[in-house]
Amino acid sequence: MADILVALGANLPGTEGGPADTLRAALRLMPGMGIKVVRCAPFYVTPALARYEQPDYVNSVAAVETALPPEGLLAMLHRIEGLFGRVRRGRWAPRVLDLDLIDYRGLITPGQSGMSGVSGMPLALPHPGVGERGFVLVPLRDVAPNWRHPVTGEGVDRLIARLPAAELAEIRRLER
Ligand code: PH2
Ligand code: MG
Ligand code: MG
Repeated sequence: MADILVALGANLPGTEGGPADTLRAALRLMPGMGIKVVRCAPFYVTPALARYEQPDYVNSVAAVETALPPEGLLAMLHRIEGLFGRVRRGRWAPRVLDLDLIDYRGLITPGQSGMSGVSGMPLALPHPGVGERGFVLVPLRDVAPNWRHPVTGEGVDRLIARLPAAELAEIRRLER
């Protein structure tokens, strides 16, 4: 069952090399941390959605299985980010590794008010903005073509069809 989805992103080099090397290393690490990677989408190079100029991102989405509850999974994802030297500098800052919990079995949380005890980061499900972001939706469709937005019920194809053509044109698949 592909019902837990994790988005991966990076736009700064790290200890493993470039962004794609970091994503590959993070995926290799997950099984040892209780996160089984069932499927992973290809990697895509995407222009940074940001308030200022910064390097392109490499993005992907993985379908995972885990016995961890949502808060525990989010805390584990943050721990993995930390292992790769992620420093939190704010919402729009470039980063060595970003692991976002996009969907956990369709769970809907009250939003930014719900705080996960372990890391102190908000557990917001589904991930805010997922329905409008090409860099998440395009790889998400590769691993979960039948996915529907838990709140609106809209399918991933329909959400992608609504994106500006110019945004989609700039999402380039990276050969692995
Ligand atoms: N993540 C952000 C902000 N902007 N832009 C792209 N292209 N890809 C991302 O993963 C991304 C972003 C915040 O996490
Ligand atoms: Mg994040
Ligand atoms: Mg993010």
